Amino acid sequence: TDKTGLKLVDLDEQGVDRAFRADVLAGMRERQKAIPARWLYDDAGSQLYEDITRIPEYYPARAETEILQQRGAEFAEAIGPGRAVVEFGSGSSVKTPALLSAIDPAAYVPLDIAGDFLRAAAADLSAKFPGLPVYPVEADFMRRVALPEEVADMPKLGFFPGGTIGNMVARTATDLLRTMRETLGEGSMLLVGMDLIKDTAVLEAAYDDAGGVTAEFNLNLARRINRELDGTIPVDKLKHEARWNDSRARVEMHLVAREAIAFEIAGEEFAMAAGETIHTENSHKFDRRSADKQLLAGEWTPIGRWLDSEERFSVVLAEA
Ligand code: AVJ
Repeated sequence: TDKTGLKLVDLDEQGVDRAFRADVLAGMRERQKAIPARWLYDDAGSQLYEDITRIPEYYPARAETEILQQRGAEFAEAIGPGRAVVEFGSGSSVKTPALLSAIDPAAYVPLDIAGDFLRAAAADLSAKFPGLPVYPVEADFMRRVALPEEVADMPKLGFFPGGTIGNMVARTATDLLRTMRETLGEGSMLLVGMDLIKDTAVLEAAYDDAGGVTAEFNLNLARRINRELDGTIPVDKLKHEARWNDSRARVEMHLVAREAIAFEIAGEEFAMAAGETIHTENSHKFDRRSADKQLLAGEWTPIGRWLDSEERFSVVLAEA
């Protein structure tokens, strides 16, 4: 059933729905209620995330863009021309042009779970790079993906920007990195954005901006549950919280009940006490050692590392 990326599309539409319901119900039955962060990114969530990348407190997007724009010559030298760039979770592909113009690639394969977003971004990019073949694939990058036949014989460069690897606990990140290696094949490389450990106030502000965009992004998950899973969550009784968990080196997002509430999801009843939370996202931060260790566990060997001028964020190059 998984011969090509394109054939996966119809199956995924239903599969995504079923997986969403299963993940939400299972997570809401836990003592610490928790929903995997990937479900934050429906079309509305993806749009809100794009908004987040423009807010003043959210430094990762700007820091990573600075690296991609200013270190192009070094990327070109380390990576070489003629690779098919496979972007995992491409979203609106905002960071891609900087990379593509630096390294002279043979093709671009944006891979994303949100289909409408994906096609719009692919069209945009084709317009910017007229000679470059673009093959969008609508798929869940957590699973092995069959890449389009057109890129079968090209060496690959996996591109995983944004620090999204940090949204996974170490075991899951390791599995994903190994899966990416299988998707990309022998002789491939991986360019991955990894956010760095820093001052707690800076980290917490980045995930709880004064303008409330991140709060909207988090609350959108509750709205999505109400819309897609027949939920009755009183969204106005929830509030957004971002907290640094020092022992686990991560920023956590929670939805906190302002008062005791009861509601249904997909016909099942749930209750939350005042102050109880739904844990909706982890954003792990790294230092040089923990970053290298994570990549090595995923069977990738780090061979290059670039930081922005304020040393807030890193982009790491690894080879299979
Ligand atoms: C998707 C990994 C880039 O964890 O920083 C931003 C998601 N969540 N603000 C991150 C996010 C809240 C983001 N990444």
